[in-house]
Amino acid sequence: MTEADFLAALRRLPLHAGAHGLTDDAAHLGDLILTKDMVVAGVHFLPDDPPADVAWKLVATNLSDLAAKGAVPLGVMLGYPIGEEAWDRAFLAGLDEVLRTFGCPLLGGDTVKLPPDAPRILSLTALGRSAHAPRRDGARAGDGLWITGTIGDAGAGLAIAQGAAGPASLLARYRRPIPRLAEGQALAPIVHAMMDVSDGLLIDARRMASASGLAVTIDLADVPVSDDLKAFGHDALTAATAGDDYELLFACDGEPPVAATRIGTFATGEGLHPLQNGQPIPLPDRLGYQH
Ligand code: TPP
Repeated sequence: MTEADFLAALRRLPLHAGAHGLTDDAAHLGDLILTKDMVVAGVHFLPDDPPADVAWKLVATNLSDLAAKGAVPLGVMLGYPIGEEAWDRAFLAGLDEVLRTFGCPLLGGDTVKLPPDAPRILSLTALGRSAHAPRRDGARAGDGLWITGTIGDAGAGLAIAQGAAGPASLLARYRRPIPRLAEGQALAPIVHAMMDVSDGLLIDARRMASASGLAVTIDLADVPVSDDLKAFGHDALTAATAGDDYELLFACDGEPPVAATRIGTFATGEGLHPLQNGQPIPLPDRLGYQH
């Protein structure tokens, strides 16, 4: 079964109104926001990534979904496969560090015992509270498309984790993303749509435009990339399709109240229309990470 077929089947099951037809990253129950992510060794992290970093990334990527809702984290529930003693201990140390860093306590969870050769699969459910949770489908024609931070660093970080030569700063952006919680909270009341970038800037921007029933342009010359990434040799297109960024992508009119870069504009119509210095360029074959 494809993911699309599975989701279509799920949509025929009894759905809560706050599930928004399973079109968003999080469910809304009044001002409570719920989100869940699973991570799999070999897919989301490398089997030899440090266990403390796996813990960090598991929590940080879920908190990033809360950030996209402007939520204050209330707590997380962990699904964890108990295995090797040393791995488990190092994981617990990383979990302690990330939960303290973001002021987010553990609410509970469940553990299982893994068969010896099973791949590690971990899951986390995060709960937060937001009075003005934006969705990804509210962009309006004429809105600017904006992004926080820089894009593409984590993609280079993955290459470095796999053996390429490069700076620790890029590796850290792959292994220890920082959820944009404060930015999300400041943006939520004023944006028309917001989501975090996990699969890649271009594919996620197209999803926001499509959910909003609009077209969007992105000028690759405006995509913010770090000096480290330029020195590493990745161009803006590579950065905009790499994924794992966990920056906030949002639609608003006027200037946002946080540091961010305007990279495009929403208009009537449909689809993603990439530009380079204002000139249309062909749509790349690959817009982001594909499972
Ligand atoms: N290979 C490894 C070992 N690690 C990675 N992080 C990637 C490839 C790249 N990658 C894997 S999943 C993913 C990316 C960019 C997208 C995010 O994962 P997903 O499960 O789609 O998260 P969601 O969008 O549901 O939050």
